[in-house]
Amino acid sequence: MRVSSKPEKARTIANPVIPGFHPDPSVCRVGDDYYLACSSFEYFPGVPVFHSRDLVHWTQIGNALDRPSQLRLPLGTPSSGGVYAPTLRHHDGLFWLIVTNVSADGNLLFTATDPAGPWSDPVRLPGVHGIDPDLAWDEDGACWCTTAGVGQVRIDPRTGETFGPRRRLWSGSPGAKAPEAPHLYRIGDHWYLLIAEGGTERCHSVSIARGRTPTGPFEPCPANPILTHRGTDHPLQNTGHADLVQAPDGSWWMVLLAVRPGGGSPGWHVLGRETCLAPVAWVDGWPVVGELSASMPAPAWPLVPRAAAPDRDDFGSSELAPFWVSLRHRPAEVCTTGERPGWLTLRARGGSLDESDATFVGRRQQHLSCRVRALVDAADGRGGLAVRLDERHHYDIETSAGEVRVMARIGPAKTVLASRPASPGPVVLRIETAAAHTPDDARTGPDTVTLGVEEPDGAFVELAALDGRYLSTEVAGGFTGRVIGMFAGGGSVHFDWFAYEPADR
Ligand code: 6LW
Repeated sequence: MRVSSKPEKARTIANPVIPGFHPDPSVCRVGDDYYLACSSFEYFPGVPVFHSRDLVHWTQIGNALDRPSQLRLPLGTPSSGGVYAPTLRHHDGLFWLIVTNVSADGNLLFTATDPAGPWSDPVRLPGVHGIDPDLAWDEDGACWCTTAGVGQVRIDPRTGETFGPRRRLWSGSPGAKAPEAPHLYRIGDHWYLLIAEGGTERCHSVSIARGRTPTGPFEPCPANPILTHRGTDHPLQNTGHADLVQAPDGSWWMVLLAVRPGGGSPGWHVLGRETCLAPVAWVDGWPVVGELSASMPAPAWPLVPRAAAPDRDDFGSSELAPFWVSLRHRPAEVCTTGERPGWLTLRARGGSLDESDATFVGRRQQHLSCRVRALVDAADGRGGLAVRLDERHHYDIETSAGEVRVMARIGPAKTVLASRPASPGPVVLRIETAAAHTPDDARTGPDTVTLGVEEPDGAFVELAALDGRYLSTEVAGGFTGRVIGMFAGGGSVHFDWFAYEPADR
């Protein structure tokens, strides 16, 4: 761990450590550097990769799957299909990443010398069945691939060949559904098999078993689940899908996913499943998870704050920053900075955001309350800003032909909620989300999403204020969270800048 000369102020950290839709975190450490990868589903590029020096502050350094030879998301790929649950490891001088593309190619393995990329083309694993693949190497160099269920097969990670049938290892705690997210580690004299169970909703939990060999037999921890927030009023819920890492000082840490439900009953989470951090102690050869909260004691070492993703993009570079994602196609196939220097132009491929080939380029909403603004020129088409959960759940504000209108798609219903004439030329569109405070009414939604336009003097003209619950995972279903961004519903739409302004940083 690098020692900073600056005295430290805060000795608490905020969870989630990577806010917004960043589920299924997998972490590894090389020297003083930690790397972490997450699921990405129907979005392109896939598998965001982060770097940290302190486990608390993370910077996105790239996306592992950033070209079509690595990531196929055919048009039929449903939202919450695509890329699930990576495992990221460092072994033998290389970074190894294994993921499942549930919509196209099954389990795939990639390598890189630099986790920022480029990553290799995939090695296919047709003999590895099941989602949530893990990689572990034993003392003899054999590579074990363990998947949800929980089962295991030996593989040659360089060729994708499998040896022998898949063997069932453990089905988790009696009665618990969905044993998944396995990670296998050699720690001391044992092999530990960490899993998630109970489903990725409110009953999500983390359990562990141990054995003398990587193939078992495995003895469950008597204290299972070693982590769950089910049945509590903890602000972080659905805790599960964890991975372990040891710091250079010998301490152990867990990264995991959790959600932050808002509003009344039953609670709605809108930012997807987010990456959190918790300390781990070892007692009698079993891990004990320490405090996991929205504000919790910091690790013992100096914190190394990092630059967060910039709040504003002026589209001055031909390369898009790594946090921008599009739907099913590479961003380069739907947008360019080459048409008007200093502007991003989106070219509509399909029609509206209701369709699977919608033209949408966005970034994850990472704060419960935030404001997004953009200067939009729709002289050559129709488009604007949208908050998207999936094809059936999005709020849009668009401009074309001298008009601005707000639309909502909620399940099977779609309606234009408001419109107003727009003066010729570019217009600043704005979307704000404001988290609800303690509700007086149990039916209060998690937040309010307000859509409108800015007058030339900056005054905000609100066109519609909508309950945010309809853009929550509890309503829409699936595994993702909100993404806010730009869309083109017809022709070409130009964006001079896009600002994402957190209100609750
Ligand atoms: C993932 C599974 C899960 O494959 O959700 O939370 C699935 N856990 O392990 C999709 O993220």
